[in-house]
Amino acid sequence: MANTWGYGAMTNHVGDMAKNSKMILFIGANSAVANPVGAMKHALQARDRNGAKIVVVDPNFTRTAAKADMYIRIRPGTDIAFVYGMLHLIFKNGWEDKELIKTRTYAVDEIKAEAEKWDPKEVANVTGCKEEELIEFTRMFATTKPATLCWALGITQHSIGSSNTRILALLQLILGNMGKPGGGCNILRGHDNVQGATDMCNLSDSLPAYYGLADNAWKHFCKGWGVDYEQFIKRFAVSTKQPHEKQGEKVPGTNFTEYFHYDPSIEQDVINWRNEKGFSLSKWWQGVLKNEPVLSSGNVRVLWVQGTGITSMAHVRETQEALGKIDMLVVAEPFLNEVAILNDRPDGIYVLPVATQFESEGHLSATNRSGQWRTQIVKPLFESKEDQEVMFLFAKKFGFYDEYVRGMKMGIVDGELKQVKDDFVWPDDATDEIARNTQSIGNNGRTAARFRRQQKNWHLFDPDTLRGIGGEVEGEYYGLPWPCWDTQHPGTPILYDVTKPYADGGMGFRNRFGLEHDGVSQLADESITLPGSKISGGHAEITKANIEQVLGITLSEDEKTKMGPTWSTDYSGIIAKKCREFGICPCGNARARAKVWQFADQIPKHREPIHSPRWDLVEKYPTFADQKRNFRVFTRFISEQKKQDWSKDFPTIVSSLRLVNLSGAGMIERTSKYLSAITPEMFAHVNPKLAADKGIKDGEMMWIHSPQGTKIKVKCIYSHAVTPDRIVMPYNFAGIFQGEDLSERYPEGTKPYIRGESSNTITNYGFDINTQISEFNAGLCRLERA
Ligand SMILES: Nc1nc2c(c(=O)[nH]1)N[C@H]1C(S)=C(S)[C@@H](COP(=O)(O)OP(=O)(O)OC[C@H]3O[C@@H](n4cnc5c(=O)[nH]c(N)nc54)[C@H](O)[C@@H]3O)O[C@H]1N2
Ligand SMILES: Nc1nc2c(c(=O)[nH]1)N[C@H]1C(S)=C(S)[C@@H](COP(=O)(O)OP(=O)(O)OC[C@H]3O[C@@H](n4cnc5c(=O)[nH]c(N)nc54)[C@H](O)[C@@H]3O)O[C@H]1N2
Ligand SMILES: [Mo]
Repeated sequence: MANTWGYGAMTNHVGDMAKNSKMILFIGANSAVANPVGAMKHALQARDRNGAKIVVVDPNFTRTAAKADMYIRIRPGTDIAFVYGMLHLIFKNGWEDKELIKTRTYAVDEIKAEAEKWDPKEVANVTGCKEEELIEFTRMFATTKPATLCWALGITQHSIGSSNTRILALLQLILGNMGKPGGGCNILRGHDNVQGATDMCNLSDSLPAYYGLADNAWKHFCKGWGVDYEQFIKRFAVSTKQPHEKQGEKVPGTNFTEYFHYDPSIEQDVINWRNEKGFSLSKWWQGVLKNEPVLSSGNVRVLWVQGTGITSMAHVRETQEALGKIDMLVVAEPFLNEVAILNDRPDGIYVLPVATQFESEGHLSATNRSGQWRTQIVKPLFESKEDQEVMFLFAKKFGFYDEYVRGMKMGIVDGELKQVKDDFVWPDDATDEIARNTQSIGNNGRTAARFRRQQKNWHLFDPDTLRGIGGEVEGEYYGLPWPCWDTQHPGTPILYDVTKPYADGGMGFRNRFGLEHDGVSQLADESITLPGSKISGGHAEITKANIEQVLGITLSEDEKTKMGPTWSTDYSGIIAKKCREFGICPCGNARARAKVWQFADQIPKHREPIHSPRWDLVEKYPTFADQKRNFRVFTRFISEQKKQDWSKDFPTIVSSLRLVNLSGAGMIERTSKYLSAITPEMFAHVNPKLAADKGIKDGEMMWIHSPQGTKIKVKCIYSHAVTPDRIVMPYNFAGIFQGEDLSERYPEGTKPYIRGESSNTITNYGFDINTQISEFNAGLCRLERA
């Protein structure tokens, strides 16, 4: 499992920021500390080269803020209010890009109507920023072009995280910064290959490359994998009754029943489990504990952990409890993952030694959608095996190895997909399989041969433009950033740029949501045409059904037989070839929609955190209705928020952040003596005034209590980076649980140099309505001297 917590892909790239941006906003990103620290270096370069202004909007004064031209402090979880405040002033002063809104967007008027409600006074009341700061900053940001913004986890890790990401993209759209050099949304992804993991969708709610969970998607992949669809789907159960939900049933030991209304509209007679979302990493334990309603065909009995720390996930207590109840825990890891010592299990734990990145080879995708080949430095040491080897052995044991690897033996011959070899070459054939099967993001041109060739020619790329300047990579962009429509395409360094021809990485907005909505065309205006394109104005995504009409061509019978139903499910390459001839992108040339009609909030709306420090605002900006079923589980929203005024007992806001010397759950770095020495103990930053009120001295130990009744014991470090209403702490520790030192449980030789409480033991209840990301950043707590 890899983590894919970022939400959205980076539209531009850091070289572009350094070369072209005149204004850079870091909002919910601390890039002076959190990798890729290169993003911060490029921002500082932009200041040196273009006189770019750097502004930080963050609840806490960070090291990034220390380097900024302007810093604005807001209350955690109020970014939507802040951005609507900006939009209020933008529309009032006519700073919006009227032409782009008219020709390339849909429903921006609804954003404008919402923005009208957010005058500076209300923004200051909700966010805690000063009115003058908002006004000064908005003028600066809206009138300096091009402007870019960078966000990371301070934006996504909230119960309204997905709305947060949408409002920021909308801001850039409305200001006309989208699709422009120096503009866009530079969404900074965390681990290496987070973008690649997202593209491969190591998640339970979609098939790879955003194809969704639906029969058409299964059919597409079965074809690509060379397996029979009808046989394949038999591996998934089909239930004829909703197993665990009963009308109005009281749930023992919880208080939410009074808010729990059975919703007959989602009753199903038949459940095809292949098309049901699985459990999420955030709430898999609910499938074991079943303390709230769960939709499942049985109990979760095995947890297989491969590439995530688990103590890095919220609700460590529930995790620990669930670990004690499952039949088996498998940890496939280069290090001893602390999930293995968190629980009391006498047996049923298997630790499989896995090789590190240095012992494996293949391609990864960086934060800007660029791929890169990584070479094996040494063969796997001792008895460890590469990740894919572990999976291959698993597949052999369970009898599906042939089907598992067949996709790598496939190829396209004369427009037809078939098995072309008896054995595969790792990792090249895996890379080519991915390129072949994931047309939805324009991966067809991202082959192993091209990545390998680029690796040999690193010296020939311009870091500002990513352009290959000569030799055999001339004209290609570094890493073939997707979409890279075919093996002649150079890649797309900046998304949605309509000033470039198709063959040079130009593209409009995608036509993903139909041709019209509420009677309004979703296609771009007549004036929006890629240079050199034979089709003028907006056009639909290309399908077998519309290709003749959109391109004005007649297909031969042979082409008709070979062509797949849509551009993203066509293995023949014919749709891509025709689009190249006409100079258009197969995904269409459409309008960016400001509203998502399938979402609970069609346009982003401010909603108070589940545990809000402002009870007075909960009435005005309540959270969502409880979610009956998402990722198989019941999720409390309003029932939890309104259960009581949480701020009375838990008056202090708590959020988490990263340390430069530790990463993720921290096991890797905490086994390094020197990295450990930098932060020998788990701590929280506390404003001296708050600490004094609680009678806690600098350097003393304190308890932090959560609304769920959990607690952690950590060191109090005085800091003026935080205001007296809030504290902040790192999340990279484990090995101590609610005051209990688990040191004895590490098998011999595996104990890391430093151990500490995981901040996630007290991370508050709360999950994003769409993604299920935990509310890591806007919870409440109470401090007590230990
Ligand atoms: N409170 C709080 N919690 C958070 C966050 C926060 O901001 N605050 N951030 C969240 C975010 S964004 C993320 S991404 C997660 C990160 O948290 P984790 O996903 O736990 O990240 P890592 O600690 O990097 O875990 C990776 C694990 O994979 C192992 N590993 C490394 N290389 C390989 C390999 O090649 N193969 C295999 N099989 N294993 C390998 C490492 O030893 C390590 O145990 O934490 C989340 N949790
Ligand atoms: N050294 C190091 N580098 C890392 C990691 C690591 O563990 N260590 N982890 C990697 C991973 S997995 C990721 S995802 C990235 C994450 O990279 P970042 O998101 O840049 O890392 P954080 O330290 O979580 O920074 C989030 C910032 O958001 C702020 N914030 C919290 N709540 C809010 C809010 O409501 N609004 C706003 N505007 N800001 C808020 C916090 O105060 C903090 O400054 O870092 C990656 N790089
Ligand atoms: Mo992350």
